Amino acid sequence: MAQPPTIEKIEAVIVDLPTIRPHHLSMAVMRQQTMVIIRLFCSDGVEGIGESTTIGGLSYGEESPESMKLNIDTYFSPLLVGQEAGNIHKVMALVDKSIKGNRIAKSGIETALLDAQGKRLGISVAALLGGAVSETLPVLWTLASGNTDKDIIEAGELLSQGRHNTFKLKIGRNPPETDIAHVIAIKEALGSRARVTVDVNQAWDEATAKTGIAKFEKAGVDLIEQPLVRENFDGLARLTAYFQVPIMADEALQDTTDAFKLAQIRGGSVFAVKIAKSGGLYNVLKVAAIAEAADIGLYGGTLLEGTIGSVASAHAFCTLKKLNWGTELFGPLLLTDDIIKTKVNYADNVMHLPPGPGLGLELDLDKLEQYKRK
Ligand code: MUC
Ligand code: MG
Repeated sequence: MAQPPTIEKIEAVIVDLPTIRPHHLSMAVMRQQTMVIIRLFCSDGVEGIGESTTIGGLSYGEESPESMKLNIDTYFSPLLVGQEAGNIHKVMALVDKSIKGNRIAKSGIETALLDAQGKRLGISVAALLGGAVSETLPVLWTLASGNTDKDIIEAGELLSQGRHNTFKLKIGRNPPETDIAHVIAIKEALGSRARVTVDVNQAWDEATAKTGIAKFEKAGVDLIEQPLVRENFDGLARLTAYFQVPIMADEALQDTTDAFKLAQIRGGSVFAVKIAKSGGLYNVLKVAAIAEAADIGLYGGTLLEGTIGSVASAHAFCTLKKLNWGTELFGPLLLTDDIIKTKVNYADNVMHLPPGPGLGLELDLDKLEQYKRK
């Protein structure tokens, strides 16, 4: 019997791509997105690609692009070279045994393994995971230009193009009164033409959240995301019980342990699931299973990854029976250019899963060279 293919080499490349406009979040203003692109070369000539991306350096989480590259080069790579490339569970068990935390880096590595295995078998990553329930996923757009009027114009343009019909507003940078007025002005301007959700990114204390959410509920906002600091699970549960408008756990929910605790106390009636937060595609589906068992709604989230991370997320999310709150996998559209040749089709408020084996994506090596951090 032929020897099973092994991992020969792992390359982690830091790529900086400009955004189409500044993106204002409570913890950072992004003018570019930095991604760690992973190239995993196997002994049978197959290459898998993955992406490890966070937001705003160290302002969103405990991994930065620079720490991810360093840890992949120093710890992941020596551990994985020589391991059987097609046994993803075995490789990831070895990773988990030897490397604590580092979930975003783990997600990129697992994505590259799944891409390679899909290409090897001639099937998509979604097929490897059991099959896509749907080939398309609803995708919202985030309004975060930092200016209310500009956001209203941007939303109007996207509505008339038919590209998105749901908008997430990022707040938490300004005093609460300013942010509340901003949300109400946008909701009033868009009226029944669009659904509006609000992400506070942990910026409010519980009392401020109570006042603010009451106003959002009255204005017709559809969903409130992570108003409180990540650690305040009980506060999230209290807000969920108090309001009719659904409250979504984002930063509070990383892995299955968080999911289990939050589900037990009902910290959120919706969970924002992300492959990067959970440490990969298999883990995100475990988090989703906990939500499903607890009858908690699901929302396919992003860490504003580029095409590789967004499409990897899409392959996992499209295997879910129910994704009641759609997704926010718009990351590639926020960037001025791409290091992937394949154009993902975004139209009619949905994204299409690219066809083809693995992730269905082809790296553009010239662009990778152009945008690679020197
Ligand atoms: C987050 O906290 O949800 C998602 C969209 C966006 O603009 O930022 C992200 C992160
Ligand atoms: Mg969020």
